[in-house]
Amino acid sequence: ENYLHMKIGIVCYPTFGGSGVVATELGKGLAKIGHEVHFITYKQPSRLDFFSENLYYHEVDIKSYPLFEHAPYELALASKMVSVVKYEKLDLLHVHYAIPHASAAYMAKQILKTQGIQIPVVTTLHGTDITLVGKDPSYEPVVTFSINQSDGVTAVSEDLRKETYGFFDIQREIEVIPNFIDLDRFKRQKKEHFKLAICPNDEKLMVHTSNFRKVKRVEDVIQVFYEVRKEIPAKLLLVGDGPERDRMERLCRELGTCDDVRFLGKLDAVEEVLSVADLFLMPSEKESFGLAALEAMACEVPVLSSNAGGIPELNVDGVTGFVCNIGDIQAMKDKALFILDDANLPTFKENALARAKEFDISNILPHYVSYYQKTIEST
Ligand code: GMT
Repeated sequence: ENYLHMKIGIVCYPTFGGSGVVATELGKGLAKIGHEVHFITYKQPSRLDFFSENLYYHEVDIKSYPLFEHAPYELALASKMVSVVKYEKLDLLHVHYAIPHASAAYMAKQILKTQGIQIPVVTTLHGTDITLVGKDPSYEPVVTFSINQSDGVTAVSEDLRKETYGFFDIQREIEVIPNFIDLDRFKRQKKEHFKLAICPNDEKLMVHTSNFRKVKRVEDVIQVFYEVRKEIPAKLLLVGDGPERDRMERLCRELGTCDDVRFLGKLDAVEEVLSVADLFLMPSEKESFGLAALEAMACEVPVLSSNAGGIPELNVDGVTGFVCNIGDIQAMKDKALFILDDANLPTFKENALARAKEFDISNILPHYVSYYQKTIEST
């Protein structure tokens, strides 16, 4: 086996959201060091819009038929996996997010076996596939089964690994490989004109980015900002969109903070906003890793977070920011004011960047490469 040039199939969700971003960036990183990467999904992944000699994209076409109220995506995906593995001669399939990718991979593997083809499958657990959706009785048996049937399983944090063992009957080792970031892309850029437009009187700038789902507790972001704003001049930028956005806009109107809060909606170049930020807020109810916080840290932005899930493994309390109990607005307000104090802010910014460097893609990618090797060898 030539481990310097592996052929890897990556299956992921192509939409906004951490698991798809991590999968795409992983594939790009693998391609850069000479591996051949085949993405298999239903839509062009959002950060894969350029040409590279080692990257391929195979679209799953989901045929509709009047009989189907919901077209069976897993079957179309499994069939596509079979053909890509077979004709592109893949060495390994790496599926991100258990549902339904791990079970579709199991089916593809069984089909290929009948044709005399062995394909090792690695499943990476990202969070909600375990903590929210996977636990639901409507999916649990399939999730348990397909994790146990994978040839390798990784989780993006120690906490997620523990949760998975705690809830599911898992018979195999789960390896923790944390998420990563490309520090060449995520770095503080000079955007003074932008800062001046948002904070004309040199106000402190707080930022939150998310998909505005309930687990993100965006109302805590707004409440903390409201409290901080009573004490110091400050502005808040909210990036992203989702089911909670309307309710959050209403809350701002009720609190009378509309002049100081801006909803930017979905944005590709979040690093531009992060480049002018002084504090990033992540008060989530659940969070297996917190990729958005890592993106902020890479742009030298300290993080004020909750203690949910794997966040404390990333955000070092008192060093790169602070970690508070979920929903503790008072503590969050005090800590925010402490970080934003000019006597403390530069140190927090420096520490945030130093911590982000530990998660640079160049440090994490080798873990995946050797995990692939180990999995191929033991299959
Ligand atoms: O958090 C989301 O809403 C998106 C979700 C996903 O599946 O894309 O993110 C999960 O995976 C990310 C990448 O591994 C992690 O950084 C997030 O913490 C995790 N979200 C949750 O656990 C809620």
